[in-house]
Amino acid sequence: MSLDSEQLKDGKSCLLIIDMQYDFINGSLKVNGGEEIVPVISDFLKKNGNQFDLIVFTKDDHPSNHISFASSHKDKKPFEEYAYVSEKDPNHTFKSCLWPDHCVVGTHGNEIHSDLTKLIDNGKINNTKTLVVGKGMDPKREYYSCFNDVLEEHNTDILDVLKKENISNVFVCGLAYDYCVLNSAKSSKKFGFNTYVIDNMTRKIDPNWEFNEPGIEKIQM
Ligand code: VGL
Ligand code: ZN
Repeated sequence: MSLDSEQLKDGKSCLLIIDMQYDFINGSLKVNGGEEIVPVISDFLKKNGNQFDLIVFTKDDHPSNHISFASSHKDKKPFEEYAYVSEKDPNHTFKSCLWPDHCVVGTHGNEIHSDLTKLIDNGKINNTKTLVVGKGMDPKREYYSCFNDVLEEHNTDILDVLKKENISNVFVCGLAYDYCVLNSAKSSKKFGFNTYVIDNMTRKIDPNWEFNEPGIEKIQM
């Protein structure tokens, strides 16, 4: 799909580049094929960055004792099931799994790939304003969506930013397709943005998972 298509003509557009950090690309929580999409996203930004009104990079920013790490729990291993429970309402839970330690603030694995960050010049890529939004700093809260935590009790400021910038269309790419890309796209849709996932610029953790979200269009760019 070329970027002259209708999607970008109606209203302002934001490109959300999710968690393109070394731990997901070639580190402790390496996503299959993650390395392949670095040059794809980089070339796309060079060619089409100027077509967007805002480019947001998100980061998983965890403390070393984060609740999503198996190492933070007694007798738990990475990829074992785990249920997050609301402190306010014990009946409110979110079932997921635990992870190897990843994206700890201050480590190399936490950094966004330099082939992408080196495109940022004076806060801009191709004249489009860029922004970096972190999530998952609170040791007790897990975030998949870059808008809010898995229990939907805390928000980042990304919704306010998109509203302030008058964004109508949100295009999501990055890692991982079945976790942070999926859940960020679902939030974006829920908050009323026309939402697209860029299928060729994302990779999944679970090989058996397929994207299927009514109301969110899967596109190639
Ligand atoms: C993610 C698992 C744990 C992601 C973050 O960015 O998709 N996945 N933390
Ligand atoms: Zn994480």
